[in-house]
Amino acid sequence: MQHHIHLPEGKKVYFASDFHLGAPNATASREREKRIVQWLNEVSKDAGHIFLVGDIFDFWFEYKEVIPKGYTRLLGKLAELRDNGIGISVFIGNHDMWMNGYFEEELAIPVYYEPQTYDIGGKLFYIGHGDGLGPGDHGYKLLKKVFRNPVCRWLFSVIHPSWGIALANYFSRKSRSATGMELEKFLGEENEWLAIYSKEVLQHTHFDYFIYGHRHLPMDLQVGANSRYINLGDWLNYFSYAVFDGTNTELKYSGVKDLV
Ligand SMILES: [Mn+2]
Repeated sequence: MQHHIHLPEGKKVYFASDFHLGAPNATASREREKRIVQWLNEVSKDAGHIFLVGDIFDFWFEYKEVIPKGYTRLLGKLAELRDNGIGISVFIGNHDMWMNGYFEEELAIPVYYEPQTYDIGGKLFYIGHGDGLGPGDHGYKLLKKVFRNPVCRWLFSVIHPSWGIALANYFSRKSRSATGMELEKFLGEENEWLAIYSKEVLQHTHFDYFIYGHRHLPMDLQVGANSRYINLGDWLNYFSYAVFDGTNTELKYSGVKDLV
């Protein structure tokens, strides 16, 4: 199903991903969270819609009656923007796939588990976190099935949150991309798997823009005559985001100063 978003004159659409809040430690995460909130303040001046494209949290598991502690500033800001009528859409990433209705009920923000397609002011967008798409990475694709399996999810949910979340944080922090200590390297246009995937999609359906996160490397690649793949980068190293002004989509870097 294709979503339609009406973009009033002068309004823009913003895209960001991979905040990885919680990583690598509470202090660094809090500083980054403030930076994200300040960015949201900035973009809310002309935002018609904001897409958060996965891995907002380094780990998020929502129990039936319990959510992880923290992130109050971000959640409060998202609530305020929604209450002021700004549309927000959230995609899960591979680090925060275990959502369970909180964003929908508490923030009136829809959460998407799979890539979605949009018509925004006549331009066609394909948007998703990007994990598990394209060739290769069979180990992860299998793991994703396990992680998203309802029985496995239920088994994890009955472990007391103090243990469950500690365990998950341990594994999440072991993952290299979560710490952001090492910069991802560009593999070349032919080897970037989300570019390969996008080209496959273009064989049967036209899109003007493919917007993904996951790669932690800002990119803007031509994948068809009139199609581009934009990777949103991350907020561990790049503080990058994309903005669509109704005509064109551009990668940008947050000029927000460090808030010390
Ligand atoms: Mn990520």
